Amino acid sequence: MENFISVEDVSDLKNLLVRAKAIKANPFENLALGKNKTMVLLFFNPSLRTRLSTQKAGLNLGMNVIPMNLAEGWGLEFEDGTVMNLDKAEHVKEAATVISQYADIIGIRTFAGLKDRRLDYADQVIKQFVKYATVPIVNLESAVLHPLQSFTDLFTIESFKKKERPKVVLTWAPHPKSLPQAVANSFLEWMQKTDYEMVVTHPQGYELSTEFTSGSTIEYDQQKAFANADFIYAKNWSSYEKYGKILSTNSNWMVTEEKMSLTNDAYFMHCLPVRRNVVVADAVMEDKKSLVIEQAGNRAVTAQVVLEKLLFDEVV
Ligand code: SN0
Repeated sequence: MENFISVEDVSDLKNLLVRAKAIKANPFENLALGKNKTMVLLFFNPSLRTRLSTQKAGLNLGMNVIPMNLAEGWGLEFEDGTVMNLDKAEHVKEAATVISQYADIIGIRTFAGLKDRRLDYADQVIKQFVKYATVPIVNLESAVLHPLQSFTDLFTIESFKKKERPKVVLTWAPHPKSLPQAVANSFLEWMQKTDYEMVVTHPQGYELSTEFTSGSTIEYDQQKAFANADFIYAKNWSSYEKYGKILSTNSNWMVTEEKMSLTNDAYFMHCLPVRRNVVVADAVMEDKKSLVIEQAGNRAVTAQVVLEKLLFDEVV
């Protein structure tokens, strides 16, 4: 694997899941592999799970890990050929090449700005790093995708599913802030690689890009969508069509115990962080069928698989 930007970088998804199971059982089996290797993690935006789990994954492989908060660094320019006489002090051409001299792998978190759809969906920050870095790049959530989360979600569903082809429902839920589509896009992109029955439910106007929803059924009635579901995955996203806008904060879309009772005793999933009693009721979060803590724990496992594949493909 050259980079880990999207599911398309994965050539053998089955093998990735096999490795995740093995690493979960024995996380230190490759402790010697990362000796004298360094991973630099660059954060343009906040992170809790991604930062700590990716760092933990590196440490489990014996790597050195250097996280950097770029909000405190030089403002970087990503456009080619600009006259840099405004606020940006350094071009990504230099930054990515320089960091590549210190790092064997670079992770990047860069959220969508949610103002200019064309700009966000060009995923410029991560693509420019791929272009100019001379080492593998890991997507720690870009404007469009969050593949480390989605790999974790797939691994979690595979670990808990009771039937070959579970019904998986991605439900929009209300939120006070305008949030990116990346988690939802990426989840669907990874689900497209399975043969699960995939249903997406959201109010009118919250349609995601068809690139990601193809293969899924769209159901505007949330209660209908929940019927016989085996997994409920909740996530807020802002409108793709009216880009970045909040069209509804209707609390009727919150995931409640009553709605969970319509399902086939479904597991509840969310990537976290979650706004309790806005996105999901306390009772659902704390129910024994809630997988949110398991999912977060699995982030370290799947990140370790990805790092192994990027650095030591020939060994494992
Ligand atoms: C991010 C998102 O993409 O939705 C990260 C999820 C892994 N979530 C948030 O920014 C939540 C912020 C909030 O204020 O609730």
